[in-house]
Amino acid sequence: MTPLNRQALRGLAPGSRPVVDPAELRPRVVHFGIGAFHRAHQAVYTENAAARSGEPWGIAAVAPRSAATVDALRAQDCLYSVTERHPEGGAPRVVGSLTGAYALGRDTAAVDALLADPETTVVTLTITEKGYHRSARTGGLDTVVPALETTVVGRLAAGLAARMRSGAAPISVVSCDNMADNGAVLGRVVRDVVRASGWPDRERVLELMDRCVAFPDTVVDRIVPATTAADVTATATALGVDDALPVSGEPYRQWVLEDRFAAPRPPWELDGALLVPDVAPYQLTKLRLLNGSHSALAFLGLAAGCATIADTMACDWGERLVRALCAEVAPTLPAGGPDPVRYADDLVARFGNTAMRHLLRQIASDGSLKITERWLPALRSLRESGVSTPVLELALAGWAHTTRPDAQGHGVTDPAREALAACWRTGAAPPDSVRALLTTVGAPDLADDTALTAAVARHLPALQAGHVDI
Ligand code: CS2
Repeated sequence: MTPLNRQALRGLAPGSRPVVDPAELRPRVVHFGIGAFHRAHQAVYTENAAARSGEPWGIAAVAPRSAATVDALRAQDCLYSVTERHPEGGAPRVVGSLTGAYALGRDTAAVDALLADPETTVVTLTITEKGYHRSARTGGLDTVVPALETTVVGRLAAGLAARMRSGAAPISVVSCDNMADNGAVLGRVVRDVVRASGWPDRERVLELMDRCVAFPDTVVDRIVPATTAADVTATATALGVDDALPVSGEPYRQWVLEDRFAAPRPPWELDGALLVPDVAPYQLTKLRLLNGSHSALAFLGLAAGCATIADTMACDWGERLVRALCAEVAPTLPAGGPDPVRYADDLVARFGNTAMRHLLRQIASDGSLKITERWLPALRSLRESGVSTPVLELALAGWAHTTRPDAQGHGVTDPAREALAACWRTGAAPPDSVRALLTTVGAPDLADDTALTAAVARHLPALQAGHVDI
């Protein structure tokens, strides 16, 4: 079959073609992290914003690790397709917003040049929680990271510093990862890199960055499972050309951005993005309700022998768990965000979409970093007010269960995997293991809560037997 590339576009059905002419776009946005999520989210918003405004907003996409993705993208002129997965089916459409693809370790000079170019006015990132190299203890940069200069945050700091030294053209740097205060977090680690750099002019660079670089907070939302071989085959059949990098996502998508940019940006609001003075109510609702229940379904579902989110929603406890977790956590949310009950209704419908095969193993990975954003702040705030937390306790037990050395067959990866497995020392009482786990993820206060660790431990035997009791 013909491969997907610019030449092949003419042969596609009109509804499958990009809504922009890729040849007319300019690389004004640099994006780090070319995973499925970016391709189904920011790239789609940017393409629609360019099409509706007539402005040439294109994206230079940088892969932090995978040169293979970059080569595959280049082989198809940086085109790829997105399929909206409805229960009743969905057709792929080619997205044309990428103007180039680069591998961070290999195309370093090109990436530096893009960051220095005054025509680049926005940087976006989807590098997952672990890409920020934060210390669990301080929340700032973990300065013991080896070879910081080859990490995204290291390269970004070096690129921004070079930009500050050569004219300081203003720029906005937008974290699109699932963390509270993601802009502030990114700003802090980037500044920490500059501070730790040893550059003689670091104070001057920091001063200029304060004036010329904005780090707005954002909330991104779209469920985008990892692409499978079956998706590649189905896309080729539907499109009539071979796309090596198709993505598919749920129909729903949302982007809320703090309206605090230092320089021109794509008019994403033309595609439905919300620009607001404060994203916190949206951010915390999404993190604690959507991501919080996703993680709970993932860990508990793995214990119950399920493979996907839709499988968990077909269990008698799935919907109950989502609704109960949302109800438990809702009192911790700031006013001004979406209504939690309606939000829970929507989650039940989104998670129950049987056209999506969203693997629990994917969501459960990096749990040690995810639960500190999704569960622990709410748990802390509820316990401080003396409110009981039965659902979060059950969820924590699900996570604890998957960290056991004998549960590693689930294929769940985690940067702290060894340290977590070591918490299950032979002979340790289960509450002590739970205590050690909470300490390992940087929550010594919760680890000292003996009522909490005992309650979590009480769920473990049932989970061991594959039962989720809610
Ligand atoms: C998921 C998220 O993998 C995960 O941890 O919870 O990727 C989730 O699908 C997105 O945040 C939805 O917007």
